[in-house]
Amino acid sequence: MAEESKPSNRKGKDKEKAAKKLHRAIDGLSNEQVTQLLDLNPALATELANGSDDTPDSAAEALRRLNLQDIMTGLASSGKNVKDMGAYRFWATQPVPKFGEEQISNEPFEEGPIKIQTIDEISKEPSPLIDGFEWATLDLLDTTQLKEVWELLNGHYVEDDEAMFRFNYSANILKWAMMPPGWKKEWHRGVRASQSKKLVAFIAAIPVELRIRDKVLHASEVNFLCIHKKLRSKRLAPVLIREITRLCNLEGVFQAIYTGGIVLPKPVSTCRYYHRAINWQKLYDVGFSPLPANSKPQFQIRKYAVSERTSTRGLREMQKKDIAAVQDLLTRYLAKYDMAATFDKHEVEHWLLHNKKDAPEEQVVWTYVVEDDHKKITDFISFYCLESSVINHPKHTNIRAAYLFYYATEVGLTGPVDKAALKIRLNALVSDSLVYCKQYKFDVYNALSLMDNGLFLEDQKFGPGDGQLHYYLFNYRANPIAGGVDKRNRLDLENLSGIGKTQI
Ligand code: MYA
Repeated sequence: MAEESKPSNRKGKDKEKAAKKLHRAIDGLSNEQVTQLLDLNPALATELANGSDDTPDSAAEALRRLNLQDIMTGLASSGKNVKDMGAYRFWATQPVPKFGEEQISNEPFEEGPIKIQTIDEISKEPSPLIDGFEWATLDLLDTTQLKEVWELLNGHYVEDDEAMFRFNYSANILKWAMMPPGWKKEWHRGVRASQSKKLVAFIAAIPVELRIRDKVLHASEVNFLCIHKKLRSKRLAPVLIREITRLCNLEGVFQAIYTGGIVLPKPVSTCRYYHRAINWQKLYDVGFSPLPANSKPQFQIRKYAVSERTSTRGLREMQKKDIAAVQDLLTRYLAKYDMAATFDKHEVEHWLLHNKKDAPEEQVVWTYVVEDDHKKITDFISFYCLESSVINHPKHTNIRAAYLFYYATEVGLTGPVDKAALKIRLNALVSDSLVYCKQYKFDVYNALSLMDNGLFLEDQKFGPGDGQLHYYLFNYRANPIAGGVDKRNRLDLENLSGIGKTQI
């Protein structure tokens, strides 16, 4: 899943307030140290600024809950998310690596499953739910049931820290994200109120062949965990997670990948969100983008202007005939990352080829290929559309966001990697994709610090966000994977990310 993120340091005043609280909480911190701490932990800054309790003790308490090392690595994305291992009542019982079980030496360890089970050991029946609720399998081919899932997510799914924006996955993107080749109806699991039959909770999984370094796992990808706001904090999430685990296990799947904005035991990698304004004025109006001190709206608008035309020779929309070439190029490109999915031709078609049967306003994914003079596909780049609702705004109801998806280029694939040449090529591709984003009326272009994104994010005027995306593996112990940011949560250009897996 994606995490709602906005440009960090949006509000100067908030930051000032947070800085004051930090100063009061920890004696002797210099201004520079306070600024550094807040830069590292944008969400902590938000929490300190928004906290209604203004006593120095409450800020100090928020800080004490954080492990200093986690603060310094930016892992402590938000005070409210960080707990001692013992406080993870549910996760402490699951086959996931624990905080504190640090490596004895710095040598990499042997990677592999944490718990070995067979299908025979798995219960054929779900655990009972509390009175008044029942399990339901959702048939997303049925438009009524698809709409029910859409409605639940539309009202109750992920929001940013300040509850200004909430993801609004369209029915079409839900179908795209939850029904790739090999999808299973049983893995679209919900909870209904027994009397009204209203859908009040949901969780989904899809199959994925996930390579982690040299091993390929027959795994699932879990997403769209959502509980109606009125049923929160009742320990229903662990029940849903156990149920999807059971359903995956019954299909012989014992490992999973999932992502989230909150800190759980224990991320295998952490990436940071970056945002590139396209319609700066609208982003400013809705409170997404700040007006930096010493700037004026017209300067910002000029800064984020996008050219009308693309510049890469041979760039065109991907067509059905390109599937094999794109699959081949993508497979070779993803081989450089520590973690990536493997894609067959059907998956490439599903994830990358725009389905022409969709109405233009329902388009989910845009993919452009570069065809050279010998009709060879040398590059491609793709992005998908995910809108966010603007909560309680008098003028605007939504933000249309494009998310950078997969890309690949022949540059640097054969022979020694020429980072400079790769940087130039990726900048050209991303700059051209930005032209299309503008043409298709996107307000903002979002990307993570994964893949080789560090090579172009700053050049293409993507700014750091306050959101982080933690990658987790279920029942698999793996050595850490670089997330593309350094210990201070800034782009790490020396050590690019090892993550080659994007999440919807
Ligand atoms: S990430 C998107 C998550 N969804 C949202 O953020 C939407 C808005 N929020 C909600 O709907 C609720 O707040 C949710 C929690 C449902 C998130 N991932 O029921 P509770 C733990 C994992 O009282 P609620 C996505 O979809 C929490 O630490 N665990 O809480 C990927 C605590 O456990 P512990 C989470 O707030 C999902 C317990 O739940 C998350 O009412 C991957 C509290 O339960 C979270 N995002 O509901 C799921 N949030 O005591 C894991 C809270 O230990 C899949 N918790 O701290 C694992 C692989 C399974 C398959 C395996 C196959 C082999």
